[in-house]
Amino acid sequence: SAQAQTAVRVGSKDFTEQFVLAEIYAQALEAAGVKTEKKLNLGGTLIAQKALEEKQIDFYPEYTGTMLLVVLKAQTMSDPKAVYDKVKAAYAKMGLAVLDQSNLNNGYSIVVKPETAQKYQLKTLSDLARVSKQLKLGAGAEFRDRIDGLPAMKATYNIEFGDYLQMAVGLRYQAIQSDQVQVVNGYSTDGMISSLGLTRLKDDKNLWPPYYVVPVIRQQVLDANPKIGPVLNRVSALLDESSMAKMNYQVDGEKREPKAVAHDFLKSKGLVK
Ligand code: PBE
Repeated sequence: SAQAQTAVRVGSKDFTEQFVLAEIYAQALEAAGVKTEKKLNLGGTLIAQKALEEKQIDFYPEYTGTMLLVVLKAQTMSDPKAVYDKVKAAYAKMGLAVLDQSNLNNGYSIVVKPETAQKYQLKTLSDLARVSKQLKLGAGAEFRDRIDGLPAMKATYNIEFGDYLQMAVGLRYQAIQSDQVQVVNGYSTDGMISSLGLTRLKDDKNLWPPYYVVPVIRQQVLDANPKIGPVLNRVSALLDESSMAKMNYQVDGEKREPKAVAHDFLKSKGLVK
């Protein structure tokens, strides 16, 4: 009789898009007959990475620019293919396979209310630098110290905020709506940005690299079951920014479960029944 199949342990970081992506990949694996076990909401990037290295999880979706700057601590690069090639080669040396790159780029998008943009005449991050000392930023825990976070905003734009309110990533939009903060460290595919009509400030000095979603999986686990790689790659090929923003909105704005949102997506693509 066949050996009991070990489940692929699917992890995620601590925000909506990660929950939805982890569910999408996990449900696609299940539909292909691969058992999964979910370990979602682990924390920030370095916690998820540590969980992979310590074999507590087998897989999680990460973003190329984050892998380059936060995990590998390499020099920044702007070409998506160059970033991808670099992280794929470096992760391979850690026994981690980086599968195909999706068309889903989720970078930072600094946002303000339209009235704030109007009041201070803000269109770009260079504009924000003039008045940032008068404003309070709301952001998740990682942003303060990440090399591509506050330190980079200071180095590139000389932006320093008057105050920094650290919060769970999921609470940023309530904080700006209720005027607890005037500026939010948004993620470009956050569904709440357009639903609240917030203004995105342009990264006019191209501070940030591309942050494309890629599946990262322990090579050993990938090799153990030939079904896994093709399934994950098929899913990645279906992802794009507008459908992701809609799914993120369904969770954050409509309070639907990531699991249900993921199921509907896969069903619409014919990957699950
Ligand atoms: N993001 C946007 C990335 C960084 C920029 C939040 C999707 C992340 O590291 O999770």
